[in-house]
Amino acid sequence: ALRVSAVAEADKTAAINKSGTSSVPATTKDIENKLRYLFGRNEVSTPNDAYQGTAWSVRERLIDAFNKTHEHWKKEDPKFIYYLSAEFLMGRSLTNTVFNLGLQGDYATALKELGQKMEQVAEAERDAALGNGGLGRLAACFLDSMATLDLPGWGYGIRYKYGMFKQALKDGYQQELPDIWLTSGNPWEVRRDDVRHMVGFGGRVERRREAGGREVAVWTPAEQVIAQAYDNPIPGYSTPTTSNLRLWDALPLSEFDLAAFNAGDYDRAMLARERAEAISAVLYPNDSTPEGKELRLKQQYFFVCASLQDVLSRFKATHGSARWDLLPSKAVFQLNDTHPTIAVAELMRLLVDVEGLEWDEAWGITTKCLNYTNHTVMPEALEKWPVKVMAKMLPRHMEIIEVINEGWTQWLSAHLASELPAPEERAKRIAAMSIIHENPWNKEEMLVNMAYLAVVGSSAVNGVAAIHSNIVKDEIFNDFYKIFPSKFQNKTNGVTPRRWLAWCNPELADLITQQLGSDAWINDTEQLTALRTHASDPAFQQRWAAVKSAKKERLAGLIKRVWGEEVNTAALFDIQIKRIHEYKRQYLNVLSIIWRYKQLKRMSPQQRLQAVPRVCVIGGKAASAYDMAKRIIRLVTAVGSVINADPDTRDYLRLYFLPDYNVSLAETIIPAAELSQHISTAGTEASGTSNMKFALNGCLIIGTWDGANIEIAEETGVENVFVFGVRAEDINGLRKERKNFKTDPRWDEIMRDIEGGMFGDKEYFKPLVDSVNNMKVGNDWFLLANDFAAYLDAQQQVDECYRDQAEWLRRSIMYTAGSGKFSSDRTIRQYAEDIWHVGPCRPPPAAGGQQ
Ligand code: OX2
Repeated sequence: ALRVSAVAEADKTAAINKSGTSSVPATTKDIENKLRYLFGRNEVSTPNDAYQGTAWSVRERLIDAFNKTHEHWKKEDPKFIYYLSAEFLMGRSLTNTVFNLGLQGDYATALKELGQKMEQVAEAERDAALGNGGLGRLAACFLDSMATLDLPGWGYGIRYKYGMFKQALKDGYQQELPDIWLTSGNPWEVRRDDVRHMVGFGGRVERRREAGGREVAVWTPAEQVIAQAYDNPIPGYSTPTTSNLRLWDALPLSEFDLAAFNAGDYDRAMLARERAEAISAVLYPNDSTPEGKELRLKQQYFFVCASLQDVLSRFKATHGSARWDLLPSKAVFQLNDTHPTIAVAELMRLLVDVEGLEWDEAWGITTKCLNYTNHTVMPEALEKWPVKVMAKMLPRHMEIIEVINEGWTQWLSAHLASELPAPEERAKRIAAMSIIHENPWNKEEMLVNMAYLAVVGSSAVNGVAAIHSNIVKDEIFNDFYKIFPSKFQNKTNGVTPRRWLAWCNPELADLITQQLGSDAWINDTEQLTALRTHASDPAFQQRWAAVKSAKKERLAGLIKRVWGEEVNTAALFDIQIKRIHEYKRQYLNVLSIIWRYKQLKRMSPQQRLQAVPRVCVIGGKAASAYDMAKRIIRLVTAVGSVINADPDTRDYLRLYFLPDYNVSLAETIIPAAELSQHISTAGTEASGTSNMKFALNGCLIIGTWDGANIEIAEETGVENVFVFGVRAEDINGLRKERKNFKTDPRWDEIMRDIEGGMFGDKEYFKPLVDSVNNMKVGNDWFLLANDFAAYLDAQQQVDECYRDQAEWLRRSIMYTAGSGKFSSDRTIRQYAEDIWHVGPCRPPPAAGGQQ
């Protein structure tokens, strides 16, 4: 079956099932029936009606595939991967499900008969935004690849009632609104009333002696909640495999305190419910920085405890409770950053306290089953919980962590005896590697270092791009690396080519399929390299350019809807979309836009005719408590309103902030981008994954020598990338020399402009200006001033290249051709081989099915 065909193409392939009869009338009827009997509506009159009817109809096909897969896996009992993550940024499901299941023909035609268009219908769906950014979206791409590769594996996380906040602009400032995404029901989940686990918090721990004389710890929690399972089927592409994302909802133990209600105490009657529901109520809106709140630790323990119980109970049902030695050959857990690392202590508790294993045996099993991925080098983002908080909320886990740490430090002491014979030296090293240590800012307080707990408790530790994994080994965990070199690995991130090219850019996908003669590249992206031989072919370049133009038109339409302004679609579309963060340096981008504007102003109208017109787009959310990031957003909108209104320059330069950046918006923006910006201070962006999505869609990159930019440049040809700025190895030295740094005169001029009120809001922008000046007190931590001149030069090169459209298009094609490595299928294969040791287990094809 032709899978990539654009929706319009679909009619041709649609409608004919295996027996040669049309299945469209049945599909149309099914959509109508779903709407009629689930929603009481007799007519499909709006895209939203059509969405509801279609989604609930597709759901049945999805559940059939899900059930077949799980029947097969149950019978085969393969080793399973469990991906534990506090975030899964799934986005919309309809298009992905229909296309992954190969049902696009049927549904596109059925919808057409109902007077609807698939594309518009898909837009009626709300994003499942259960994540912040790259970390959560990576988890979603991984699920797609695991299912596509037939790997038995589930995701486990939290079913947040409110996901990532919705961002609005009010007078150019960010406003946060709740994301109420579940109000009209969720066709993509199945509530499992038979799958519930109890999760406890607080209370006390007592010792009891068992009949055999063994002393056991008995934890009596002060508070208990129910974890209720919801399954979200994950369809693989071009395979009958449909796996699962199991998300937990927190419910109170008792529905309602009737006694309190009857006594007239209405508030107390509701209290337990509110306390329990608070656990799965909201996603913490922080990216790369932890929120040191008790509720956050509660969320982490809640989903880890429920997930581990769930896995162990299935294991027991199959293997009984006497063969825990088999667990590592049946289950492997991947800890997505430090958020689920309490799993180390929880697995020990379940094995020792509940299942009655000896400590050493349990420790052997635990460390074999767990693996940890680090996603950031920001020291402030490595989670540390005060011992006091941990002891209060999870008293038994605190004891277990103490015992682990005792064993660990004793082992270390013996291990380091010959390397560090002097006792003080040795003690210093041990203190530096201890899981429990002093808070350097407050000597009174002891902290549990969750990253160290994860490193000690795991078989493998990995970073997410080559440069990042080196920093993990040489800096963050260097002491550990020296002792366990083989524990440390690199697994360069990837993105699913289904969502991020085939489904979001069907026009480009069709062109590639035609050129390569088959759509096999969709699950074998290495085949894209064959495009290299066509990169300079003028005829192919023209078709390539036509697709980009169509996508630019679409983005222009979106800008028009948001800002009410027309943009020149012949201009260079220059995009930076990602969370707003000082290290990602959106601020640097704005400074260069200001400089461009000033240059244009100085030109005569005649000279301006020579300029390369640009439409700059910036999008991204600032964490609600991240003051500096919010000021950066305001600077973008303020500069935008000056530039966009200036009749001298508006034909040559525009700047728009697109609010509420999310997965769906990315699916519209990325195919339209010609230049994308990935300009983090070298050594700060662990990997980046949007850089891969842009490259896949033939978008050129201006970027620093950081994260996965480096590997993208290697695959695409460094000469095709606009690389600038200082290198990671020089950063520490430069930071030390801050005091003597002399800023560029152009920089000084722009700073005076902002301070002087050229964009209004003088007072509000002052902290922004200060943050990158006054180097004497160590400001400008992210070295914007150091990279400024090189960045302007690189921007100049961009303009020059864009003037030569044949060269620009050649590079564009080279980016797509060089993207083969960045499929999450490759990443997942590497995890499966090097870390998980899990192989595929494919269910038989469905009778009469498409696969
Ligand atoms: C992000 C990293 O910042 C980004 O560089 C990386 O591509 C992504 O994770 C996926 O690996 N929170 N978000 C991240 O790390 C943390 C912590």
